[in-house]
Amino acid sequence: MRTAVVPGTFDPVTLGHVDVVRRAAGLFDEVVVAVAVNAAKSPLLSAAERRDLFAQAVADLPGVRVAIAPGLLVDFCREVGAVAVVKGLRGGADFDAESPMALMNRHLTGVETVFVIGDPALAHVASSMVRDVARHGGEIEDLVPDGVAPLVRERLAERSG
Ligand code: COD
Repeated sequence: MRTAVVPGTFDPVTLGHVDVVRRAAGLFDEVVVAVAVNAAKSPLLSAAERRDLFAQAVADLPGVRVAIAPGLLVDFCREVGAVAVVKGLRGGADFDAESPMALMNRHLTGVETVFVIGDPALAHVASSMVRDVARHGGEIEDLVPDGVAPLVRERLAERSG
């Protein structure tokens, strides 16, 4: 059984993230989506909300589950017995940001990182932009899985209210 971990903040999950998980599910027996509890960021959605929205979005994919991952990613990989981390790349900037993390993770435990090129039709989709578009009253329904947009708007309204 070969397991891979697909980590992220997923604040919120986008169609780009789901595309990466679909590609990972085609390569590995089991995929665990790791929702990072990132102390450096102050996410709009709680970790449990991010987990539940992602789980709903990949409910049709066999062999995929979603879990909250506090602490170091490598510790989570060890816990679930993962042989690889899978990251999606939208372009060169993603590679530049991701390669030091991949090297650090391999240095810490030997876990490899596998990069997959995401769907070019979704290359402009990022959680930060989704939040920005929603914050300014724009449509995000075609950028995120079903059920995500209403919760994002609700949390943004609470923050501004
Ligand atoms: N198409 C393809 N890939 C995409 C798309 C898209 N449209 N959108 C996002 N992605 C990829 C990103 O490149 C990223 O790899 C992943 O999806 C997650 O994206 P985000 O924005 O949800 O998550 P980030 O970038 O905030 O997540 C950062 C991590 C938590 C993954 C990262 O910080 C990490 O690996 N942390 C581990 C903590 C740790 O152990 N640190 C110490 C050792 S490095």
